[in-house]
Amino acid sequence: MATDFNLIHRTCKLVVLLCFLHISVTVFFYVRSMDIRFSFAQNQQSHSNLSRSSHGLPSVSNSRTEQPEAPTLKAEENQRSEPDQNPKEKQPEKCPETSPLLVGPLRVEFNIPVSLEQVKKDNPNIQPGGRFKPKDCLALQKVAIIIPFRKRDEHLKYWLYYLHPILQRQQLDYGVYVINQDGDEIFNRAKLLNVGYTEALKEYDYDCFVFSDVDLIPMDDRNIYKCFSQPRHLSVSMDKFGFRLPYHQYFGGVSSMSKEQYLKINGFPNNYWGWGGEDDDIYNRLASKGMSISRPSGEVGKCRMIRHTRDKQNEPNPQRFDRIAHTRETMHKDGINSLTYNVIQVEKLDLFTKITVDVGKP
Ligand SMILES: [Mn+2]
Repeated sequence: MATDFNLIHRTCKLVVLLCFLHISVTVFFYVRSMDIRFSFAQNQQSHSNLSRSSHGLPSVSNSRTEQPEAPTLKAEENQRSEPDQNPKEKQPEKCPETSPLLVGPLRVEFNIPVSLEQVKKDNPNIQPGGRFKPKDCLALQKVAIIIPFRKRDEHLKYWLYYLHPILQRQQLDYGVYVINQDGDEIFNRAKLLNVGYTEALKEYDYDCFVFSDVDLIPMDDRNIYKCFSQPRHLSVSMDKFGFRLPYHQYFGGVSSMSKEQYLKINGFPNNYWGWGGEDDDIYNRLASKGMSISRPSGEVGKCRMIRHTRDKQNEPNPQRFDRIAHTRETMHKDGINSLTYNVIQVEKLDLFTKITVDVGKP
C-alpha cells in the first residue's frame, strides 16, 4: 500500500513537471513568433515583395500561417494586421523615382544554355503574355516593349532570360510584345514597330513604348527601360561598336518614346524594306519636330549584341539613302496614319505576347 502511494506521488510529480515544460516551450515559441512578426513588419516598410522573394524569404502571409500559435492569438493578429494591409492593397504608394532594387553592372554572356522553362521558373511573378507590375508600389510608367522579330528564337531566349529580371527590378508596369513578321518576304523593322505600338495599345493603356532589337542586352540595370522628357536612345555603347556611339545621330538598337512623342512624329516609316535607314529616318522625324535625343552615360548605356550572320531576306536596302534625304516631305503621309497590316495570330505565351502579322511586301 505504501509503495503504491509512493508510485502515484512520483507519477503526479512527473506529470506536473511535464506540464511546466510544455508551458515553457509554448511561451518560448510565442515570444519568438512575436519577434519575427515585428521584424517582418519592419522589412515590409523598407523592401518590396520582389526583394523579399529574391532573397528567398517567404511572403508576409505565408510567414503567418507557418508560425505555431494558438487559435485565439491568430484572431487577435488578424484584427491587428488587416486594417493596416487593406488600404495598402487598394492604393499602393507610387514607386520611388529610383528603384532600390537596382544592382548596377551585370555580367552578360551568350554561351550558357538557357531554356524558356527555366526562365519561367526563375520569374514566377510574370503574368501570361509577359506582363508584370510591382506588387508593393504603383509603377511610374506603363511600358510596352516592342520587339520586331523573325526566326530568332535563340536570341529571344537570351533576351527574356536577361531582361525579365532587369525590368522587374526597375519596378515597371510592363508587357513584352514580340511582333513576328509572317512569311518570307523582305523584312520591315519599322513597320513591325508601328504594328507593335498599335496592337499593344489595344490591350492596355500604355504610356511609354520601348522599341528593342531582339539581340541587344543591357549590361547595367540602371539603364531604365522607360520614357523621358525627350525621346531616349538606350543602346548607346554597344560592344559591336567598341562601346561607343557609332555617330551622333544614331538612334538604332533600343529606343523609347512616350505616346505623345511617337504621335508627334506620326510614328515610324512603313516603306523601309530590308536592312538599314529606318532608324535614321526616325531620327530625322524627331529632329524636324524640334526634339532632341536623351541618352544614359556611356557607362550605364553599355550593352551586348548577340553575334549573328545577316538574316536572309534582310539585305541592305539600296533605297535607304534616298529615302532618308526626304524624311521631312514624306513623314506626314507615311507613318502611323497610313499603317495597314493583317494580324495572323495573337499568342499569349508565358513570357511574352507573340503577334504574327502580315505586313505585305514592297
Ligand atoms: Mn543584330
